[in-house]
Order: sequence, then C-alpha cells, then structure tokens
Amino acid sequence: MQKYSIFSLARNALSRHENWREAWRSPEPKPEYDVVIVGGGGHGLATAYYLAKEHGLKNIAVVEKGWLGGGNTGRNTTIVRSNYLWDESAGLYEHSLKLWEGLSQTLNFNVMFSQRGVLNLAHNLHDLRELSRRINANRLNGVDSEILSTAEVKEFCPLIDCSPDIRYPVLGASLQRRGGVARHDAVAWGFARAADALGVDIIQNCEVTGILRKEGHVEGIETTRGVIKAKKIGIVTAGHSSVLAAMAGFRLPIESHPLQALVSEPVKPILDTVVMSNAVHAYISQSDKGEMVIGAGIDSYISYSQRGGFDVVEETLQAVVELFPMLSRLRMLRQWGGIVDVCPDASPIIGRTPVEGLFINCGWGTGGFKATPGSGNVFAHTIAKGEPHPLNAPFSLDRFSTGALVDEHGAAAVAH
Ligand code: FAD
Ligand code: PYC
Repeated sequence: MQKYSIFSLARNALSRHENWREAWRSPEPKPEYDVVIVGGGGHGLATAYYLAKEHGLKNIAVVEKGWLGGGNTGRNTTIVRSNYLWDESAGLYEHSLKLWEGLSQTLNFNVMFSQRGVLNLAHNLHDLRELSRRINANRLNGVDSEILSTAEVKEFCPLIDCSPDIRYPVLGASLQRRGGVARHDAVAWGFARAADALGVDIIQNCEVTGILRKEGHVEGIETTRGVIKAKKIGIVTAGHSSVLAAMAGFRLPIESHPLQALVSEPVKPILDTVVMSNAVHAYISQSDKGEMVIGAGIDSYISYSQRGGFDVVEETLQAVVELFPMLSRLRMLRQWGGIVDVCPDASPIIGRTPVEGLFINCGWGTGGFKATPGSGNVFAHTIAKGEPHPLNAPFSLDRFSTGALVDEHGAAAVAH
C-alpha cells in the first residue's frame, strides 16, 4: 500500500498533475441565479452546499473575490468546541459540533477532524467560578464539559507548568473532550467539491462591488466580472461584512479587528490536546505537520490589515513560555492576521436584513470556524424558507434594537 502511494506520488509529480480532475469547476458566471452567496469561505460554501443538498435548489452561485478559503477560513487556528454559556449559543454550536462528527463522511473528503479535547485554563478565582458556571450550563444543555483540578490538568497535559509559583498559577480548567481541531483548507475544499457536485457554480476572482436593489428588494450584484441577477442573496464575508452592508444601504453593529496567529517550526508530537488561557492570553495546539499553532487576543485597534505585528508575537510568546517552559527555544516560522467581525455581545448575526431577499451571516468574530457546518446548515434553511431556522432565530439583527443580546464574551475565550 505504502509502495503504491509513493509510486503514485512520484508519478503525479512527474506528470505535473496533468491528468488530475479538478475538484470543482470554474464556470463563467451566468447572468442570473436563484441564489447568490457572496463569500467563498467555509460558511459561504457550506451554505451553498446545504441549499443544494437539503433544499433542492439547483441554480446557485458562490462568488469569491480571491481564492476559496483565503479569508479567515484559511487563517484560523482551527479550534472546534461547543462549550458556550447561553442556551441559544449551546444549541447552535452543538448542532455544528454534531455535524463535524460526521463531516468527513458526509462530504466524502477528509477534513481531519480530531477530537483531542479543548482545555480552558483558570488562573484565578474569577476564572474558576466562570468556568464552573459555564460547565453546569453546558451539562444542562447536554454539552459534554467537565472541570479539572490542577493535578488533573497536569495529568491530562503534562507539558503545562502547574507549579504554584508562576505568575499566573493554574488553578484548574474546563475540559470538553469532544472538542478539538480540523484541517481548515480541507473544510473549504470539501464543501466546495461537494457543492460543485450538486451543481453549484463557484466563481473565484470575482469581487462584489455593488448590491442592486429596487423598491426595497434585492435584485442582484455588481461584480468585477459583470452584473449577476438574483432574487435571493446571502452575504457571508466575515471581516468585510460592514463593507457589503454599506453597499446595500444599512449599517451593522460590528467592529472589524485584526486577529493574529503564528506557527513554530515543526517538531515531533508533544502536545495532543488544545490549551487555551484567557487570562495570560494565548492558545496553543500542535498541527499534524508538527508546528505549534499559537494565537493571540484581538488587536486593540480596528483595521483591515491582514498582517502580523512583533508586539503581539512578543506578548503572546511570553504567555506561552510561562505555561510551557520547554518551548522556550522553539523557533517561530511565520505569523499572519485575519480580520474578525466582532459584535457587541460576541455572538453572530444570522438572518434577514432591512433589504427584502438579502440575508446576512456574520459577526462570528474570533470563533466562527467551529460553527462552519452548523452555520451553513441553518443559514441555508433561512434563505430557502425566507424565515429563520429555530437555532438561528435568537441571532437576528433586530436583537440590537430589542435588547435580547446573547453575551458570550467569556466563552469566546479570546481576549476582546
Ligand atoms: P471567511 O473565510 O473570511 O470568508 C469570507 C470570504 O468573503 C473571504 O474569502 C473574502 O475574500 C470574501 N469576500 C469579502 N469581501 C468580498 C467581496 N466584496 N466580494 C466577494 N467576496 C468577498 N474560529 C474558531 O472557531 N476557532 C479558532 O481557533 C479560530 N481561530 C482564529 C484565528 C485567527 C487568526 C482568525 C483571524 C480567526 C479565527 N477564528 C477561529 C475565526 C474564524 O476564522 C472565522 O470566524 C471563520 O473562519 C469565518 O468564516 P467565513 O467563511 O465566514 O469567513
Ligand atoms: O473560538 O475557540 C475559539 C478560538 C480559539 C482561537 C480563536 N478562537
């Protein structure tokens, strides 16, 4: 078997992949579709896939200004979990986690979902109380979640320095064993391939520059590849959602901030779980390639710059080295940033907009990767039926006028 795969690797390398079938087509845009999804990240592609698969729609396009997954989908640190505080969020994120558990089979594409557990560390009494409250809330919602003592943290993840004399000693942690990581690119590619197989047109290098409206109803989009008409349009553009909303004449309660991450040189397997610490602020896991994948809190200023900065690297690595002293001589390989769309309550917006036929899915901030399949699934329902799926009804835009906010700053587990 191994001999065969080495042989086929060599053959494919020498043939310059000439006879490979494309995983999805690259059609010219048609003049009109039933539904157009703007944004070819994981959420947009998942939406198109579920529209075609579960709602029988056949005339769908996804338009992407760059390449598939080139936004936050391909820039994130891939942590998947569902341990949110409020019932509304637990319902949505747990729906997603259940879809993750069968996603490779559903898409017939290995998204490398690895349920290696997610630890959220507590460093003070406030952290411990917040985690205990959240664990109890999780359990009441049927979400697996447990609390670990310092000794149990050490047993579960021996690499963490659990001595009492560090600056922020580890007093305990929450553990969601069903949480873990997945391969971000594969998620975009898997949904793209499966959507394409159901007839969805995926159009890359096609930037939306305007949203056409008539008498309060959406009519189509202006793009760098011409006008495309559609009576239903879904905006799924993460950090650029406010830009798209402005094109349609309304405003979103969103701030766009860079969120940075970095990876080290690859090393042999040393860390078999995900560790997050909101107080010292860092989170870390090890990729299948062996790199340590490390993330920071959001940049404190708003910006559309997708770059990393040395100050953030320095601050984050101080926290990492304090928790994992044995990483102190590890060399860093690369750093980057993505633009995250943060709502005042750190929860997403999924639903209708003031423009009839125009729907929006945004505001996932620092935590939308984990929601990719669930978000696409409920957003497809919302677009197809013209009304929210019960799981996304609490996340409509009008909660910012009714006041029914879903405050998940604590569970976001990334400093805002
Ligand atoms: P994107 O993947 O950004 O897709 C939106 C697409 O819209 C982009 O491809 C963009 O090019 C396109 N677009 C924008 N404007 C236009 C236009 N005018 N016309 C056409 N196309 C347009 N979440 C987690 O759950 N776990 C994590 O560990 C995690 N870590 C993160 C780490 C970092 C550094 C960052 C930046 C984010 C992280 N997130 C994490 C958040 C997560 O990445 C996002 O919430 C999620 O990927 C959003 O997916 P999306 O498909 O909505 O957006
Ligand atoms: O939402 O779990 C999360 C997360 C981890 C890192 C960035 N976001």
